[in-house]
Amino acid sequence: MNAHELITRNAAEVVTESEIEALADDPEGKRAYVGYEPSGVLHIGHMLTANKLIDLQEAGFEVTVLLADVHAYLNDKGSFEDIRHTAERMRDQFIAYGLDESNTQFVLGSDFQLDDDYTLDLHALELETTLARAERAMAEISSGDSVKVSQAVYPLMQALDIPYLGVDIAVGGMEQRKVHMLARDVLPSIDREPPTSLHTPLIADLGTGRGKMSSSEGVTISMEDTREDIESKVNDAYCPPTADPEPTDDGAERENPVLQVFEYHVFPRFDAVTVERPEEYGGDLEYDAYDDLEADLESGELHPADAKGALAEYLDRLIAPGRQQLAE
Ligand code: IYR
Repeated sequence: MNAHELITRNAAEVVTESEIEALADDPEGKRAYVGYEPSGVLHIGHMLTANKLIDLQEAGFEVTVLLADVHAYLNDKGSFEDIRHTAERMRDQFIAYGLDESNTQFVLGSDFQLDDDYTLDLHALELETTLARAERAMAEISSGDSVKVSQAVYPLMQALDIPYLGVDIAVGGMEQRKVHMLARDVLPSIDREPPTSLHTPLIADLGTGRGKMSSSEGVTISMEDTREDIESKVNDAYCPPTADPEPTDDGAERENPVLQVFEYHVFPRFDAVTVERPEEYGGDLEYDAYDDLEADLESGELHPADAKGALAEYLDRLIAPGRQQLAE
């Protein structure tokens, strides 16, 4: 796979395509970053953007992981001291998951976000941004009902992180896109370049195929799960046997989360996937590419129960090193 393919595979969106092409032409030594509010234990949402960082490392990029302690504090995630402690645990989880340690820089937000220059630049951005604009940027990130001033400051700090970390590309899930668009709009007002960004898709809830898989609601997978937990969650996952998922009562779209996890989590990390089947049901199936597995599931050649068995096996392989690290 060439650099452009590695950078863009499984991305829901890049902003902009021509900026990405320029980076792909000469990726050596370029820097990409993702910021995470510290949570200690990795879950499948972190793993999705981490897969993209691994792709970027393979393409020649250097990677910064921002452990966004100040952002978590602004988003009401607990005392600053507790958040800092959690951030320390998260670093080891990323390494266990497979980020290349020699090429990953971990930075705490509070290492630079409390400095004088940063604070003054932040105030300059506050002067340039209406409350309504900041609030819109936060709509998918914050869950609070009544917006606090901290939630208006949050996206401006996230925008400012990009020039302060000196990165060439900001990576995040699609829920971060409005913050990155805000960054493109406001950074030029303080003489900084509008940043390039790349967004990973949102994966539907494993149990229902609806909405977004998240750590706070519905069914998710985390590094704390035992093999048995994974098997039972994957077994109960929504996975219609054909290409036409059943409509929901409210007409909302339903995805097939089993296929999504194969596509975004398993195939990027394994060269081939084996689905084990007893001889009487046709014997093992071997897939080099996600599309072939999808086609077989949709044609009925591959039964959902067999696909789920393989999914649990490969997810367990991805999670086992992080689980072991937590036990140390
Ligand atoms: N908003 C992110 C956390 C975050 C991301 C970046 I990129 C930053 O520069 C700072 C914070 C979240 O929702 O987890």
